[in-house]
Amino acid sequence: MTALVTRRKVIAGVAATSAALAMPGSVLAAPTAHEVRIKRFAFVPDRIQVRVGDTVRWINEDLAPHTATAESFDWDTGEIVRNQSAEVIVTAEMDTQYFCVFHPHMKGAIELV
Ligand SMILES: [Cu+2]
Repeated sequence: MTALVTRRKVIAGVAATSAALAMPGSVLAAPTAHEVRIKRFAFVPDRIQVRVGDTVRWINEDLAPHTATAESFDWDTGEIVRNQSAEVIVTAEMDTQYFCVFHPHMKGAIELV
């Protein structure tokens, strides 16, 4: 049991180091996993602050399907149905303004800090 836990920690450490090395210029902080809930036809929260390498996961709590789609269409979660989620990894180039293609009044922002 103890050996297994130790092994997992070692593997996680290697993965984190590799991710940091793959992103020159980024701060050497572990990536953060952000969650945005979609409910009542809104992104909650509708604005989050992220760093390159972070992940953003959208979780749809509505009956209706939604997407999180860049206003420039350079990234897109695709359709997310009820109780499903989709995630994207933050890149330095990505468009920070997004909306839902099914309900264009739904808007959100991921602000790079
Ligand atoms: Cu929608």
